[in-house]
Amino acid sequence: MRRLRFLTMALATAALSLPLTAGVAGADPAADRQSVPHSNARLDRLRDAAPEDFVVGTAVAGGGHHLEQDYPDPFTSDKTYRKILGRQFSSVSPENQMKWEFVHPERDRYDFEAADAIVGFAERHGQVVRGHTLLWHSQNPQWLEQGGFSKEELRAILREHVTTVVGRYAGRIQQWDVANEIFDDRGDLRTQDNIWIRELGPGIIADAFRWAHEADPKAKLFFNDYGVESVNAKSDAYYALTQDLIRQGVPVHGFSVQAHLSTRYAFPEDLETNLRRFDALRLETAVTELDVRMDLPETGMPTDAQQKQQADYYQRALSACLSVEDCNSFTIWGFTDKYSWVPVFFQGEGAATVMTEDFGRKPAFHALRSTLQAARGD
Ligand code: 9MR
Repeated sequence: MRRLRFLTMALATAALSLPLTAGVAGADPAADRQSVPHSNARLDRLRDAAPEDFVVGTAVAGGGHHLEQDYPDPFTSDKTYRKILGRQFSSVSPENQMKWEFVHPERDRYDFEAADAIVGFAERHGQVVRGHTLLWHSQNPQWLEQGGFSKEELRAILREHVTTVVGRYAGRIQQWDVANEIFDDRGDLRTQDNIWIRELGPGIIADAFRWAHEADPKAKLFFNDYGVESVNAKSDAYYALTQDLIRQGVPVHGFSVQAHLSTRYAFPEDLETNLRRFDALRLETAVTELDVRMDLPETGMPTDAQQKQQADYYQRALSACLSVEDCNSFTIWGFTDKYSWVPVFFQGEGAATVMTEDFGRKPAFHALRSTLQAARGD
């Protein structure tokens, strides 16, 4: 199957030229709301177009920045959103709903309602789940960050959290982002803003992997970060750390690149090369949070040229993953601009996902579908 993917890469690129002629105006709004008229329509879905051993995922919108927007919770309230979520994807990642501040709002209280709903939805729709995340410097509750705990208490708190959260979903989560964004851009460990590393030292990272593995021996355990798409100081730091941990027998199974890309910058040409060096360590690799933001013109509508460039970035990120033997999980960070985090965090930028706000498919969507289909060899 994988060999087929290499052979068909050229085909995928060729297939791109066709859908790229459609701009936003030509997008096919609400295609997913209609019933499927004939058997070929199966391949209309990203999840069905993909090679058999390859999952295509999305973040499940909710929590985080959504709480400050003037719409209700997307996952539970938006029927069209849910329909597309179930229909198009074979993997889901809770965007915020498994983070500390969400599932562990008080020291002695967990709240699994939203996370349970996502895992249940995934099971009903034949989807796998990426758990996100266990050890991070961000989105931790106040009670933890400001609690003034001793080192012994902090260690016990982390152990209990990992054991409880991972244990709850044991056997139901395909991949866990155990450690998220532990290095800064220079490749130095976050010894100040990451409470765990600051208070307990770098050895706590290995412990988190060990505890997660004990709680769910089947889940694949990952390091996950942004800005590590290329071979650079930060990804070098992961390369050295994962080698070291593997040597020590720590259960580390994967390295993933978030891939929050921008058309302001060139596409990371060496993404495939970078993934390959982790693959050579016998680690799984994954693309976990792909989106491609752009500077919006005054109209707020991307130009055809911008759409085309964006589709090209999506296609190249997917092709890089497809080309690497154990890169089997490819996730976009939301599928509709309606709920994207990008405009909230980057003023003047947006349109970063593969569907418009009213779920019209952009050239980037078609690029993903045709690339998957070519890799599958249909
Ligand atoms: O998309 C998430 C957004 O809703 C939250 O407000 C934000 C808070 O930091 O986190 C976003 O998701 C991040 C992910 O968890 C880790 N990688 C970067 C993502 C985008 O910021």
